[in-house]
Amino acid sequence: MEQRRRSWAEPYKIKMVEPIKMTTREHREKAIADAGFNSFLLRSDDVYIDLLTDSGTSAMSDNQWAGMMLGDEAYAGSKSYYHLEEAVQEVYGYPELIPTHQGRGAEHILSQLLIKPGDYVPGNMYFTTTRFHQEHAGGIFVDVIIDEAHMPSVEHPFKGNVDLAKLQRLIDDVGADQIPYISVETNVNMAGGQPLSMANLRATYGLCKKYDIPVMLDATRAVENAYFIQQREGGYEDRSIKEIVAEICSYSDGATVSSKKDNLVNIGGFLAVRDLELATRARAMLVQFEGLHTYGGMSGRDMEALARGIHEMVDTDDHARARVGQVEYLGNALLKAGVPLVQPIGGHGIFLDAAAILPHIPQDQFPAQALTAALYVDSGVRGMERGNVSAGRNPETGDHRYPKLELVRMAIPRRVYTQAHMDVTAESVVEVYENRARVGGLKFTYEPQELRFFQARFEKI
Ligand code: P71
Repeated sequence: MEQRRRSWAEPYKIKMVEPIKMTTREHREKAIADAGFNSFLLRSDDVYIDLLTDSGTSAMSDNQWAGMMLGDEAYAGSKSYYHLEEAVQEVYGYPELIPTHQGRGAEHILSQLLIKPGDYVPGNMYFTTTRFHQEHAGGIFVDVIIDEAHMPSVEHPFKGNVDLAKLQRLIDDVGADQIPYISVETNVNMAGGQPLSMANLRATYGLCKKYDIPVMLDATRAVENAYFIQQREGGYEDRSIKEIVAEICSYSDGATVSSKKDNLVNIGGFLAVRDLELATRARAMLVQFEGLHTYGGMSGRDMEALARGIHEMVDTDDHARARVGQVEYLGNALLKAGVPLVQPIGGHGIFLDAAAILPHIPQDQFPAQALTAALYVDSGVRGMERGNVSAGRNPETGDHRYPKLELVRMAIPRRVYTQAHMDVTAESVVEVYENRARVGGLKFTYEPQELRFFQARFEKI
């Protein structure tokens, strides 16, 4: 165990900087209107503090950049692939690695290989791309997360937990044969970056083993989940993040990972499994859709930086502590000002409760989309809608899904911003909150059929 400090000061110093610029309110009003009130369609040049996502936005270390120069670009058998394979085996514990261009590449392969049309795929809440690939393969997603996950202001230390009764009911209703696997996400993104407990994962794994249902993790944010287990679950306070991540993975048959988060790189991802036969089938698909099995969708230098990022994320516990500490710093500043947000504060960002902040805007006028736009106009801080627009339409009825959570996510990139940036962000959120009566609803001017949030356009009502 490293020596405990009182505060979570960053375990690094800054060697290279990237200028950012503040714009005028007038400029931002035009920029957001030109972007159809969709923060995905803003140019990053028009953004001051970019909290759109923590995905692919991490700052790499000097060691990772050094790795970029050493990347082996051989088409086959790249040295960097073997470094990555060793890192995945050592840290996650899965013997078989299938490298992909990013997380959804791995989700695509896993879904196509395991899901038959009409199958049910339970998950502890959905993630957009994950559910898309499950449905694209003909599966039916079933939410088996605990009810508390859908209640923004209810405090629960492990809101990401699987509700075992819901899972059992599904097994009883449709039969284990109709369930190709359960998809268990670590530190559930759409619930607000909320962890599941080791006890819950162990029990989920136990139940699934009884019925021969594989457990497939979305281990994209396993480090953040491990940190919360260390902080909140009895018996784990003296275990390292590295040990906890390994134990998490031990209760699974495989995982998809978007390396753009925990793994501290700007691009990459992988599928990793225990079963050689499944891995062989995955590699056959990999060469069709991504690339040869020793690079998938990545260049040699990407794989080298990724291998190093995987080690770095668990080499010291200070990394996770500072990362989550910064998120908590922003969250606590907002709570102090009375701003409604998902509690407990999550691992990768703050999730503003747009339904509570803007009760005068009905959900079909997209309160979270409107709040995201208002925040941008106030200060150039860019967040992301995670509500009705993201949830999309029910393929059966064609109606909006009207999710219980109507949130604005402000995701914090890893190792990128300072505490002063968090202060400026908090000031802006509080300002918009105090003037919330002035924010009005939106309506679609363009609505894509799939993953509509990415490219949708709106106008003010
Ligand atoms: C995030 C993202 C990136 C994103 C994706 C879709 C819509 C908006 C933003 C990506 C994840 C994720 C989890 C838990 C799989 C992916 C896909 N998250 N699982 O949070 O959070 O990975 O982007 O590498 O393809 O901003 P990919």
